[in-house]
Amino acid sequence: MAETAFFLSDYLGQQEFEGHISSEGCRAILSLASASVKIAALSRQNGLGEHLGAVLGGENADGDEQKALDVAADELIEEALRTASVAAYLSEEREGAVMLSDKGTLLVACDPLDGSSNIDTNLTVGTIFSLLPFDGSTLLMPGDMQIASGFFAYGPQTTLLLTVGNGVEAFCLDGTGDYRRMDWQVAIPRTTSEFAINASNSRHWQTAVSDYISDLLAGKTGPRGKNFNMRWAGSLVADAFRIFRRGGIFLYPSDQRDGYEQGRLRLVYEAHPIAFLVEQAGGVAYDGQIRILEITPDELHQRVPLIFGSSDEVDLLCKGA
Ligand code: AFP
Repeated sequence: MAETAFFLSDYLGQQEFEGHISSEGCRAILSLASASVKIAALSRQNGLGEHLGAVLGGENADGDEQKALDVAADELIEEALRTASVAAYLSEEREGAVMLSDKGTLLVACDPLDGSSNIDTNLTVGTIFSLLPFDGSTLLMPGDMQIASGFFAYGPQTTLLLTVGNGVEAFCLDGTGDYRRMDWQVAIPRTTSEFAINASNSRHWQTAVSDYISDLLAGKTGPRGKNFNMRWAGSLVADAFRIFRRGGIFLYPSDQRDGYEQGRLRLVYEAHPIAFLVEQAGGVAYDGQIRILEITPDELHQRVPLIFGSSDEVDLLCKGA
């Protein structure tokens, strides 16, 4: 017999009732979900009169080329957050904060379209978000202050992984436009034999990362005594989703290329929200030494080395344990 449908709005109502999130937080998440439904629908139109992977000629605040879908997703999210009385919106696509409601008490930080180089290749892209409290003063807080975080993945299924600080829940967009809870207890296994890193950068890696990956590649006859598999999607949401599903270690470390001294990923709207989800699912996330959630950003678009996933592997690399 089919399980009774349990929708995102039901789940949020229950979490609000139990005191894990405020009604304003619920409204913000539901508004992000409504934007995600539009982004998913739009991304399905790529190549059908729309060219969403087209470079628009501009750059975002971090110097990346902006694609048509990056800009459209960013606008849809701002529009949705305006209806939810959110105080301010921080986006990868904007130089500074967009102030929305004077009465709002929440900040939403977003990567509106993660993995935009995959738009034209029909691979999974996504939207990553983080909810933080806002008292009218600072916009920059350690990740431990997050009230909720999550990401939508636009792949074979449109899915949402969400935490309000009470574990991680997975939802899937059904045929009627509602997010329905998936039959899946989200928990990252402690051990793994799968890793994710862009190996084309290996000549630029620091010794600790090179040595660690060499040991994995040596397989059964090497020091680790077992074979490891590798995957690299090129979209953080896709690589993260796989790790939530079956475990693994993800690495985007610092390296010796100019501009990669702090890796590639952004702290506020990529690493913090992913790290919150990861810890809530039983995994760990470090910058190499420091727990990602303890890092306070100095600026909105700050980069950070990011290593997360199954605790045995991440601890071995980051703590030598
Ligand atoms: P884009 O959004 O520019 O495609 O970048 C995606 C991303 O920020 C993240 O989703 C990937 O894990 C990472 O970059 C991939 O970076 P490399 O292209 O250097 O492997």
